[in-house]
Amino acid sequence: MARKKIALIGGGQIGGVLAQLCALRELGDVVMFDIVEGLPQGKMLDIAEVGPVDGFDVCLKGTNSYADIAGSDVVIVTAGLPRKPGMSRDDLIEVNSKIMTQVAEGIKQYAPNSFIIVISNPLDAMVTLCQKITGFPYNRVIGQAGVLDSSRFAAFIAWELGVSVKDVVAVTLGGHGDDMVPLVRYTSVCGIPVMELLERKYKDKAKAKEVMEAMVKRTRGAGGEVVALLKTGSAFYSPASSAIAMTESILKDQKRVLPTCCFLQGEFGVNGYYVGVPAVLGENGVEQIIEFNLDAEEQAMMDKSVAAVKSLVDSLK
Ligand code: A3D
Repeated sequence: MARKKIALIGGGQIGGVLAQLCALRELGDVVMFDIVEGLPQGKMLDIAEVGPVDGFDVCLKGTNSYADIAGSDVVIVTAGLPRKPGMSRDDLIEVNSKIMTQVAEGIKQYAPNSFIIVISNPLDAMVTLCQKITGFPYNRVIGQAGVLDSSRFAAFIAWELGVSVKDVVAVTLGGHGDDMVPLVRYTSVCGIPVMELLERKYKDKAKAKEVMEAMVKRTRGAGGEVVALLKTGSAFYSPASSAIAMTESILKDQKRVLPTCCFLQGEFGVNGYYVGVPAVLGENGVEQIIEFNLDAEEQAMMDKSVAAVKSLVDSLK
């Protein structure tokens, strides 16, 4: 049986961590493409040389030629500029659209049967563009944002409550922007609704609500918090790990339920746009979109987030 093959388009900060994680987990052979000569070759050589120490046995190759991505099962796209302090993700649309256009054409030509996971920002618009240009079916072109946004929300809750991050289940919906929708009502610690635990801690409903509101706000601005600290780029460890969880679920047909930027056709009242929702990811990519009830307040937040996605995506036309 042939080994799995993963192509990474973009060999920058996220690309490097993606390559190392693919190797450490032996997800398959990895080829990293970048337009900068020597960058992908150097990074892949650097990682490959530590195989004997880490004990992984996969082939790693850096390239400046799209032909080398042929036969890839999964392609992860991080090509594009990251934010600098003071910038919103949407400020990247012009420059990253041009990059995404070239990238999608390369994937279409050389890896026509692959599953694509886009990470480049502004995420919802870049996934839309990538699907349009490749013409791949919607189940094969998705975006990573919600796994990370949900992980950040879960981490803040675990730190606040003094519990293990492993026991918090949190989910965010909507676009990958400041209007994303962390769903408090569906967030739990070992199955116990998070608000009950906060109310128990503070013995005061109003204070518990205030603390949760601060965590929701921090989640929405979490990417910007990292950008402001780093000053030279944006988060890279966490988006890489998040995309690897999605990649692994597809390659190993795990059927994990992961918040995924998917093309919606009526779900949650959205038609014809890519938006973050929980999806089952398996050997066929998006195998199910999981729709569930939102109350009026949640639906209003979702509508606001979707409106922001629509106005950005429509500006591409
Ligand atoms: P960076 O370290 O700058 O890497 C980007 C790489 O893309 C560089 O190595 C460039 O040489 C390369 N590149 C530029 N143009 C092309 C091209 N035409 N073809 C191929 N490669 C090209 O950035 P990064 O890795 O930190 O971030 C990459 C992208 O991910 C940015 O757009 C970020 O905004 C985005 N990002 C998304 C999330 C999400 O959760 C969605 C989180 C963090 C960053």
